[in-house]
Amino acid sequence: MARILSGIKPTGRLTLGNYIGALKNFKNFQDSGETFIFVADLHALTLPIEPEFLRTNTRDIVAFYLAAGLDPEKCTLFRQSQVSQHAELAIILQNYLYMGELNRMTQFKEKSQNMNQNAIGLGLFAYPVLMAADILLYDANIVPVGEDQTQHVEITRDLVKRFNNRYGEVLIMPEARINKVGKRIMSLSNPTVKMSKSDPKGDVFLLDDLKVIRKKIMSAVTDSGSEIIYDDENKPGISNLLTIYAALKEISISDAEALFIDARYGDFKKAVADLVVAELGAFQARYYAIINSSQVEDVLNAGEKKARQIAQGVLHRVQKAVGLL
Ligand code: ATP
Ligand code: LTN
Repeated sequence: MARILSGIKPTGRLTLGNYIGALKNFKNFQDSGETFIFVADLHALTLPIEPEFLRTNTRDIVAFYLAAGLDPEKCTLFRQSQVSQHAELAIILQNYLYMGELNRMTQFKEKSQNMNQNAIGLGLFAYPVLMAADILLYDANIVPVGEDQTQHVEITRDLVKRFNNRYGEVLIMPEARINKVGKRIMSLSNPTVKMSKSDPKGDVFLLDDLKVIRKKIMSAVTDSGSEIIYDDENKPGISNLLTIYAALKEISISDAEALFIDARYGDFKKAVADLVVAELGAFQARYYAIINSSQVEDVLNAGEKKARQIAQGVLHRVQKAVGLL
């Protein structure tokens, strides 16, 4: 049976990119295998963050998971920090990833480039070590993520090869699972850069007022010409909107193109706005019902208990393999 694992960092307001690239997919996995979805709260500490902001975001992400259709009966939900085996495994695994390869990670380079080079935290540098521990601790073989996280799954695979070469078949080889449509949603105001919660220009936030969401989509940058076709080099704006439409409808890009073959840009944008507003409207209603109840705490209590059990078994196996037990 497949083991599926993924997580999101509670570092800020989630965007439509997070929703399409990660959140929305998670529920499709919970029926195909044993699914573990967590809040990467330890990873949130790799860049400065206010304690109260971290606390609120963490609770929000759990509510988002539930609002996106994750069912705690089918899938284990937990906070990374509350399953101490993540930290314990990371301490062991840090010896099998090398500084040269960590230094080449795109995310590290992007996040550290504008920082004072003398004040870059070790945690930011070692981010992939903890992420490898997250994945390997549950023997996960499938890791659903957006495109920007594939490099981290690749380095985890390198670690598994290296470790198993040395100690035998101890760790399970994971594989990234990327959406066909919507692996990289772009900013609405600059469709050549990723929609990102740390660069909020042109973002649709999941909890934005629905009127604001509609306005942001109606004023999305489009391209010259009038055809609604996918061409991410020459028509990045239209291609991004087509991707958003197709991903939310769960249809292919060519099926989406066919629907708008005779449409004008304005009509097309209105159709995209209607769809996003309907989807996020329903999502928000579920979120507000959950966040105002004790459901988040109840789900975490049960999830963390189960996660600790599984994680302890794997940690034990690794400790034995390397000679700690
Ligand atoms: P930051 O910008 O702070 O690094 P982020 O918005 O990239 O954050 P993460 O917590 O790193 O958010 O991502 C959560 C998940 O959402 C990951 O699987 C990531 O690949 C996915 N994701 C993030 N942005 C997008 C996007 N624009 N399109 C598709 N998937 C995305
Ligand atoms: N790095 C990821 C969050 C994350 C994750 C993981 C995803 C931490 N550990 C393990 C999948 C599997 C991100 O930024 N979204």
